[in-house]
Amino acid sequence: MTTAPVMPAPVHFSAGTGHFALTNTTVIHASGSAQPVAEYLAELLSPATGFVLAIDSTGSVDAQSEPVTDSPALGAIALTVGNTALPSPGYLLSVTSTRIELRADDAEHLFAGVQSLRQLLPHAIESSSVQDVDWFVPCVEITDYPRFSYRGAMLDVARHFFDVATVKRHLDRMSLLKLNVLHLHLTDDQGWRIHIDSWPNLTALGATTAVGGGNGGFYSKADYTEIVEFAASRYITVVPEIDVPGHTNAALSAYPELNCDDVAPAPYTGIEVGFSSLCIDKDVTYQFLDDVFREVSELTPGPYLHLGGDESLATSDEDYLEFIRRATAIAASHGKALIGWHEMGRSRDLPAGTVGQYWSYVAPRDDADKRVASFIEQGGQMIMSPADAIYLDMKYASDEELGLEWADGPTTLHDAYTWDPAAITIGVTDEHILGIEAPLWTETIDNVRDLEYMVFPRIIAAAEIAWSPRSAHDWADFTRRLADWSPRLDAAEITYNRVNEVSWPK
Ligand code: TNX
Repeated sequence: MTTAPVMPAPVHFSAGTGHFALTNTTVIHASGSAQPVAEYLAELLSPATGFVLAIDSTGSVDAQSEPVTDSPALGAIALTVGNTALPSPGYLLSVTSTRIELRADDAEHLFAGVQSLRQLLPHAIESSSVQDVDWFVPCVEITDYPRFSYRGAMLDVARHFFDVATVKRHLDRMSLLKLNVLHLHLTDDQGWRIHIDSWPNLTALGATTAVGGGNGGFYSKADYTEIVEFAASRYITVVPEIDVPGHTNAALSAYPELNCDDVAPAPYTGIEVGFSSLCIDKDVTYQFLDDVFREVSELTPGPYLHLGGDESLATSDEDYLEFIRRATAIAASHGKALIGWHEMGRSRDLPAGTVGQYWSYVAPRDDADKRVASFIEQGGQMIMSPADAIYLDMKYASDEELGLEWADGPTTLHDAYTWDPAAITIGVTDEHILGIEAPLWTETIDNVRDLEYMVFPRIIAAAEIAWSPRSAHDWADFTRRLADWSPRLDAAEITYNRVNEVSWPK
């Protein structure tokens, strides 16, 4: 059993004796693709330590399969990209009293290793101002690689809008936990949040409100690009979702021609679902999709485009299947791999490899197993987001103010931690699972404090499900480690729910 002070738990951890002392003369050695990670590390360590660490990039460039040949001076941190010989891409971290060596298969996993190193430093490292602390790193050996390559968080910016600064802050929180995908739910009945040049009223009219009637908002293309680039600097991929054919009242209210009767509905500020649908029979619908998918694909360097497809209760079966056939073909023509909520598995005409996102329960209902089988038969994998386990918008407890309760009542931290994606009885095992995603729907969330309160600490459980091997999962151990780790959340000024399942330090 691991007792690593690292979240999510590493595959192998062994504690040595003594420590490495980080000082303002510590040099970071890194070259090639390790260099941007070294720059990130130096920047990360700077606010709390006050150090401006030097980066030496004169060593050998990325090692291939040979061992590290350069020997950085004593008191150094060496970051190297090269073969680790692990079962899947990961990193090796060795801390001795004289040097720290971090080696990873690629820059992404080097960055993940830096997050472990960060967590070995005193909690005060998370502070935004200089702290008078001995910056000791305990001597350890860590061997680590993720169980799943897709480790996501979803943010619904449609029900309530969150500005670029909030999204960046969220991305930084995610990187601490080795999460590497941000799924942005950009469009819904209550708002359209991404500017589309060829259909400007989507934002001019469709972005001006939110649940409860707030002001709304949207990302300009420059805003969206700023998010994508910031995410990339944290090795996080952005997955944009344009939810169709349902969840489209904002688009329908902005463009009357997208409605079968050419009448634009009023903007919607409630929280019902399943009442809107694009008009399936009109050619303009597909012209619209082609333009939107093209513009969003052009802005998005990541491989995925999410088409939603959930809760299309106002679309007949026949229309839904026709729509999905046409819409997925158009989306795929713009070069992206597609993702759809599991209902999209009703279609047998999906582009090969379309990924399904499972949002039914840990004990599946409503033919969800059949939908999943359909994706797999069509060559796709699954992203697992069981609503009663990792929907971060569910209440923590019935007497909480924030959150919804439809997924069988509250979702405790215990619920979020004690499930296994490969044990849901829908015939999927690790090989069919691309990864895990924890969604935050925002019907009841409209500010960054509430957002973090819903997300933490349950997202730490989600991250451990996504990264750590099943054998490392242990509820009692997790809650103990979380209690020890909580001063880090405090130092980082992260709001979190001090759930009574954890003996938080006073
Ligand atoms: C269901 S699950 C939805 C969202 C809501 C959410 C609230 C899914 C794919 N759709 O439209 O926001 O419940 O928990």
